[in-house]
Parts: sequence; C-alpha cells; structure tokens
Amino acid sequence: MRASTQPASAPSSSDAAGTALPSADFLPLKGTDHVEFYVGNARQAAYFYRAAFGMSLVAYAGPETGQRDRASYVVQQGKIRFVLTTPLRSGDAVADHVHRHGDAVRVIALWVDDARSAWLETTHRGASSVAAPEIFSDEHGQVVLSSIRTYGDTIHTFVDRGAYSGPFLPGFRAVENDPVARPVGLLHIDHMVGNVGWNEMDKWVNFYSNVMGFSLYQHFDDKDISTEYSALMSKVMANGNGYVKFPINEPAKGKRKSQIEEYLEFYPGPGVQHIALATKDILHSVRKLHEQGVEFLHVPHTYYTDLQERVGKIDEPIDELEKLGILVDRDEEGYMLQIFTRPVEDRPTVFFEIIQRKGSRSFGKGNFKALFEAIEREQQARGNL
Ligand code: TYF
Ligand code: FE
Repeated sequence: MRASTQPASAPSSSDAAGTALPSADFLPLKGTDHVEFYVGNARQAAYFYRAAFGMSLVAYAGPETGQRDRASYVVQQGKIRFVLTTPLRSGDAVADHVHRHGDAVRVIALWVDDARSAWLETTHRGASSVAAPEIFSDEHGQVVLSSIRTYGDTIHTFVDRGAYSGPFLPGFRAVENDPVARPVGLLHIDHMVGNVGWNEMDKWVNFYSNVMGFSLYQHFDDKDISTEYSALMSKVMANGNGYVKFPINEPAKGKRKSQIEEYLEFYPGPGVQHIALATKDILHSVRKLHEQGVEFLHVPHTYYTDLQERVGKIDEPIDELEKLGILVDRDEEGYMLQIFTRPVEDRPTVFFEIIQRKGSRSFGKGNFKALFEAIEREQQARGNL
C-alpha cells in the first residue's frame, strides 16, 4: 500500500532570514458555494433530495420569477447547497447536457471574495473561459460570477456574494418552511471526485496545480486499489486552506472493466463521480437516510469479522456499523467512517458518500478492496463487468 498525505497548507517560500512564509495563494477559496445539477425533471429531483437526503427547499427561479428558459430549485442542508436545474424546452445547452449525460453535475461553484481576480488568475494560467466576470443584481444586492471549464462538460463558477443578502442568487425567490424536508444531519461537502479518461489523471492534476494553485494531498496507485477484476488510480488535489478537495480518478487495466471505465462509457466521458457529504454522527445520519429510502452498497459480513483488529478501539459499536454497512479506516491521525450509496440515477454514474472524520484525513484506503468489490457486484448485476 502506497498512499501519501501532504499537509493541507499553502506552498511556502522563505524570506531573507530563512523563515518560512506562506506564498500568496492566487486563488483563495472560502469553500464550495454550491453544486448545480442539470436534470430531466427538477421538481421531482428536488423532491428526492428533500425527502430522501433531507435537504430543505430554500429558493426557486423559473418562469414565475422571470427565468423563462429553465426552472431551478435550490435545496440546502447545513452548508451543502445543491441547485437542480431543468430546461423548459428542447434544444438549448441545458437540454443538450441532459440529453448527453442524464441527470448530472454541470457546475462546481466555488465561493471567493473576488470572482474577477479568480477568473483573471486562472485564465491567465491557461483555463478556458465559459463566462467572463459579470455583475448580477436585484433588491438584495449584487453578486459577481465568472466561470471556467474543467474536465468533460463540467465547469467551475466563481461566486462572490460579499455584497448580497438574498436567499441564493439574483433572480431567485426564497421558499420558507419546507414541509417535505427530513434533515439527517449532513453538514458540508468533504470532497468531490472527478472521473477522467485513460491516462488523463496527470493532465487534470496539472490543471488543478498550475491553473488553480492546488497541491497534491494524497495519491493511490493501481496496486493500492486493484481488486481481482478492475483497477483505477487516484490523486487527491487540495486548495491552499484545504477546504476544497478534488480526487481525480482514471481507469487502470485490470482483468475486467474498471468501474471508472463503466462510468466513462455511460456518462459518457469525464464528469463528477461522487460527492462526499460530512456528518458529525454517521450512525444517526445513515439510519435516517436508510429509513428515507436511500440505497447503500452492501458490505459482506466478513468485512466486520476482523474490523476491530484492523482499526483498533473505536467509539461506535461494530454490530451497529455492520447493520448499516458503514466502513471504517484508520491512519496515524485518527479514524474515519464512510458509506457509499448506489448510483442515484439509472445510469451507473453519480453517487454519494457519507463520511465522518474523527481526526483522520484518510479517503478510506483500507476500505478500497471491500468497497470496490461491492461496486463490482453491482457492475456484474448490471451486466457491465
Ligand atoms: O474519494 C475517494 O477517494 C474515496 C474512495 O470509485 C473511492 O471515496 C475512490 C474511487 C471510487 C470510489 C471511492
Ligand atoms: Fe470519496
């Protein structure tokens, strides 16, 4: 096993006295602002994220609010904010995205103090622009938005909302008191993973490093993560303050079709594979998610027979973890608990991870074998292995 962890700090330089000084971060990020999905039916998708994942509907934009070509529902839980957008007619860019990718992540929006500078710094370093900085305003103030491309048809939008007090963005109206929401204690996005094409991992690692100022946080090679059948490689990129982490996966040659290859075939092409949502009480969150109809990958009993031995003393009862199918991994700094949903659409593409960190910065390396075998059983059931 060969994974390495780098500290989540900005690259540093030395002054004349030899003292390490943090070098200026050219793309300071305050976190993930929101994730926008383009979907076939946003009203129904919003219902799923509210009733199953427990998010609350907080804002809406559509024909009734002057947005004539699409409808967008903003759902939120803790600091996690998803926007579900659907086209109202065929033939536009949103409709084309849905036609090509099914329900999928289009925008990973990043919260910044200066969306103009973020766009200038990244486009000067080679990012291709999707939208130059533009001011949007309404009675609640103004925001500045700008966008660049990343892997596949996915884009990053920089959001400066420093002068804005509305429910989401200009043009959206607030929705009060969601009677459908059934919150489960999800708090923030821990990481968002991209699948990219064969031998493209390093190209995108270089993009996040050179264009976005991220650095390598952890990496896993095919020996870490090959099961009997399929294999993949992964590098985790993190921004200067470590608030934003993007693992990048590429398929590797195994005996059978890699799960990454299955994604690339059905998506098709590079795109967001999973979004990890953090909780402070994974037993509670997963119990509720389960009750509310979220389907998780099945972990065999044998995983739990030597768990105690592998991870040492933990606070959670192992029989409870087994009942729910929660996985555990430990590193030098502590331990973490995680569980994975089945894909949340019929294409074997986007899924979610629920994660609780107890001191550990692991991505679950110790669970890769059990996890990937669980994914492969599902691949097999779909006839794709
Ligand atoms: O984000 C991660 O790296 C972990 C492990 O297809 C992982 O959640 C990696 C690849 C994958 C599923 C999970
Ligand atoms: Fe993950």
